Amino acid sequence: MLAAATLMAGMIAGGALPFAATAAASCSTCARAFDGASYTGTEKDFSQGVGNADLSTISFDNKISSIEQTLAVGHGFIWWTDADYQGSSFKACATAAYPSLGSPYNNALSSVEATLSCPD
Ligand SMILES: [Ca+2]
Repeated sequence: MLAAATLMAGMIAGGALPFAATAAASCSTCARAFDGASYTGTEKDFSQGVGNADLSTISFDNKISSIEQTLAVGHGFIWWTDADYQGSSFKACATAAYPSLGSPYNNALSSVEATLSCPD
């Protein structure tokens, strides 16, 4: 419990990914998205270079509340609030960590687009 709390504090303070084995270990060269904040709850992995134009097809639209991403340098994902890469979006390049998505993204992401325009 202490170790997990320490890791969480480190992520929030520095944005670094934890490498210790927790209930929500990072996947390799992918993005791992979670229904819950702080990398909890149901999770789905998105492989580097492979987007998903409609997260409802995997029953994961309007759910994502936290994201851990470990892509190679130059790779990224654009996270969209609507299907087919529409709506509001943010781009996450290479390694990134979002323990608690804010408005308008929390519980609203509906598609994820793989991109090579990183950094832009
Ligand atoms: Ca959620």
